[in-house]
Amino acid sequence: MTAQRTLILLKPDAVQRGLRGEILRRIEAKGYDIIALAQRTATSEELAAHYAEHEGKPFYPGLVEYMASAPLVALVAEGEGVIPGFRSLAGKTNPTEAAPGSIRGDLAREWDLPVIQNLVHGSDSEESASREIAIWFPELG
Ligand code: DAT
Ligand code: MG
Repeated sequence: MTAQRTLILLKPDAVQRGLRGEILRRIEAKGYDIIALAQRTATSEELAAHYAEHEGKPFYPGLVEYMASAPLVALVAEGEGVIPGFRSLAGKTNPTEAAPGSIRGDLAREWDLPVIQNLVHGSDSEESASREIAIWFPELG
């Protein structure tokens, strides 16, 4: 298999809870390379492009509000199989259902909020990865 690149976000809850190091450690310990990394507060343009597939869903307004509420860390990780590999490290979307051992399963939980707070985003396909890397790191295109 040839090397892939994936776009990962450490969402505002990960930054606010001081979990950047723990999550980056898991990505590095798995053996993936981090080839770009930046912390910033996302703009509404970046979030509209990033979450275009979810526009119109009931949780969309809460999702973009949460993602813009505080700084996040965007990064690109590289390695054979990194797209499904990071999705596996992250675990299922709902942290209650995410398996122990995964980032969401070990470090996140459910709250009574309009949007699920689950610490991380990872691209779900090669097509999503190229689209998302171009949004967050246009210089890598
Ligand atoms: P994932 O982040 O696992 O790829 P997704 O792309 O389906 O999940 O959704 C994007 C984010 O939106 C997800 O990480 C958390 C939030 N979300 C998804 N489904 C939701 C729901 N039913 N209620 C509240 N928030 C939701
Ligand atoms: Mg998704």
